[in-house]
Amino acid sequence: MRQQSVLRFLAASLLASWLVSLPFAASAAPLALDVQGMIGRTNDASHSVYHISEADLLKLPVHTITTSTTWTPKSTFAGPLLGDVLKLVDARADGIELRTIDDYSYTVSAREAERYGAILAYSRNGVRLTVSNFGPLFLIYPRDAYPSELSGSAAEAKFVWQIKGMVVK
Ligand SMILES: Nc1nc2c(c(=O)[nH]1)N[C@H]1C(S)=C(S)[C@@H](COP(=O)(O)O)O[C@H]1N2
Ligand SMILES: [Mo]
Repeated sequence: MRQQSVLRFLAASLLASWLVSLPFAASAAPLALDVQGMIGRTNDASHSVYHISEADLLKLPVHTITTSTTWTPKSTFAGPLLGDVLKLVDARADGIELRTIDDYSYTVSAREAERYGAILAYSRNGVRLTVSNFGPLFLIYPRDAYPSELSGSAAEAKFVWQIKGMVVK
């Protein structure tokens, strides 16, 4: 009888520690963004980078875009407007070079992104994006609303995933 309750206690402890570790395991790459280049505001010692933390990102107004992409079925993405992130760092040029965990880089136009209301999505259907699922940040445009403008290989290049940094230039 006593042995049984010890086993039950062990099983419960294991389950509890597994449950507690879940949110951490699910977001292995930190939700953060380093911005440099032509920006008016910095927060690092060398005055060249604005390090946007997870808390900073979550403080910005949340916008959603419900759309399919070439890689994902119709779903609802959520995150701040790229435009609001650019305002936060006082961006002073239109070219936004996006840098990613997989070392892809692509330069989008801030004005164009603003026109479409593009968002830096950190979640899809309420689930935080992990690195293996386009996270921590995925630049999403409303493709289903503008299928002719936002489909095809030239447009696909703008849907940059695994974003970790930006250079304003
Ligand atoms: N992080 C990241 N985003 C990316 C890419 C990439 O390699 N890495 N490729 C871009 C390009 S050029 C295109 S056409 C599409 C499709 O890339 P794929 O053909 O490798 O799937 O995603 C875009 N976004
Ligand atoms: Mo591409």
